Amino acid sequence: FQVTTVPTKPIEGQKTGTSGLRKKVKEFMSPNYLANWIQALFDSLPDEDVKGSTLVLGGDGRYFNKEAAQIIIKIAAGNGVAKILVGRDGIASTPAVSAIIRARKANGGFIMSASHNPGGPKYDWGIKFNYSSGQPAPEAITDKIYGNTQSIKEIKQADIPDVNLSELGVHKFGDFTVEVIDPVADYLDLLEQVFDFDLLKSLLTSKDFRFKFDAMHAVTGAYAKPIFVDRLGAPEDSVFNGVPLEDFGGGHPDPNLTYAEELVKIMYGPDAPDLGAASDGDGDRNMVLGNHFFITPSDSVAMIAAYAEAIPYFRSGLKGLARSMPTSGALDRVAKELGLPFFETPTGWKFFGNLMDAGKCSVCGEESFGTGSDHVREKDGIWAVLAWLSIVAYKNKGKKEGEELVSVADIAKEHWRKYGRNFFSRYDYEECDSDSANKMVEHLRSIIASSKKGDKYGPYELEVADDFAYTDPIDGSVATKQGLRFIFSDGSRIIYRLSGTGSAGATIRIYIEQYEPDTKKHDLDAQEALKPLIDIALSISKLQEFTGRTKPTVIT
Ligand code: VG1
Ligand code: CO
Repeated sequence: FQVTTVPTKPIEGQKTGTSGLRKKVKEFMSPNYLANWIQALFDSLPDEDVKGSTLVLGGDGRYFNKEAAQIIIKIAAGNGVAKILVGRDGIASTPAVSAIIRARKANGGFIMSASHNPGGPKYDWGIKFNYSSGQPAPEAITDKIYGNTQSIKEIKQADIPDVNLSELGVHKFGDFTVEVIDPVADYLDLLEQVFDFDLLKSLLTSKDFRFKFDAMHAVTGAYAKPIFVDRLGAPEDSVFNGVPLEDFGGGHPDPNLTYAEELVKIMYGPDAPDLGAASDGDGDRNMVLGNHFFITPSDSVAMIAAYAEAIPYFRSGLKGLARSMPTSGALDRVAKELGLPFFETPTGWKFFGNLMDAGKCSVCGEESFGTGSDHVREKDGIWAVLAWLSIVAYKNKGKKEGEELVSVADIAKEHWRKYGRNFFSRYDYEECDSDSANKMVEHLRSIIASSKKGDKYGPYELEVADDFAYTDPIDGSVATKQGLRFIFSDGSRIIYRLSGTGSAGATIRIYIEQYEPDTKKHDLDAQEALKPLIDIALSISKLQEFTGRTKPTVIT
């Protein structure tokens, strides 16, 4: 085939955020917008990862993915890539792409997704690039891509027809191959090695256990039925919103208490099931609920680590644990109890990859509904749900039919009795005016600059206030300005960050945490327990004054 060199010009603002490049669909559909970024990426990779390489391509099924897939395939061929493995219909979840890259020893892969951001003609689109061990591209690469988008002059595009992605099969164009693959198979194979599927099956087919999974009309719709129903025997009606749609049925495919309201209603309703779960647009996030009980993501990762013995993959022991900085300290306590190496990284999954590749981290998580392990190099929603099902199954081994179930709530409360409870909440103020948000950040920086140990904030005494920076222990790279922290002498924390995944304005996140060793106080509602700290957080930041917002868009 022929390669056409298409002249182009740099386009402003193509800088990668916390997780890939995310913009409104309209922007991505404007001439050469996507093509420029893809070409800039190929210009940033070392030759051996382009010429003759194998790449994976998948996405969450959102609007514009089908056209985008064809654009990416043509530019890949134009740059000398030898083979592209594409999920059928362009579908593959983020953790599945990571698994496929690893299983097929590919040089990397693309994920067409804006994750939890809404989809459809008026909403968001996004693209992420993952590297050869399946991890999100490190900043060294994303910075280079951004640099190249600012000087790009031409796009190399193969003159080949659109490829039919709706059927499995191999398409050859000279020495370039497109193989349409089943997006579930490699991933399911891996999960079968990680978990005890017989144990899971016995739980999901038991009369005494009921399970609900909300795929939120997003990518896990393609995975939930084959895994939970067909393979593990859960009743057909366990899965709902189980068909991926281009606009996710009009919702935010974000599994939290606000946006997964259908699941929340079921789990807090009469005759609620025993375990409910949801996943996001691209299948890397998870929310886990018990009957009238919410497991915070920060607790979830700590509890999974504490129950590693329920998961065969961990039988030879955990190598280490890690969490992102704003995530609560519940995991720290488990690491200490188990005597494991422990790491605190900036927000975003890319920082866990190096630790895992170096064999220093087995389980990690973020407060933002991301939990995972080193079976892949992404957070993994279905994995987290299977981990919780494994814990419940493990705790109920030997239970006779009709005997009471050890519930999700029982498991959490027992954990708190042993380790204490880290009350945690996050307030999100979405789409604030960017200037106002930046001014608020400057204001907080000036407070930090003049603050000292012992400063009083109501009943709290300041231990340290700073702007979080991280030095990667493996490659020595440094990430600065990763969140403003106020840490108090009792370990309580207030953290402020601006989101790096939005597509309009600025989203302010405030994270609030307080540790409570007293078992008698463990049943308090988190909002109630944290009220004094939340008030302090709002008053230090003068958030209302700067942004005009009187209440958050989302509380988790
Ligand atoms: C958010 C979360 C972060 C997560 C990231 C990507 O980033 O806070 O923890 O890793 O989304 O998740 P930010 O910069 O908006 O706070 V996903 O599922 O959107 O790929
Ligand atoms: Co996601």
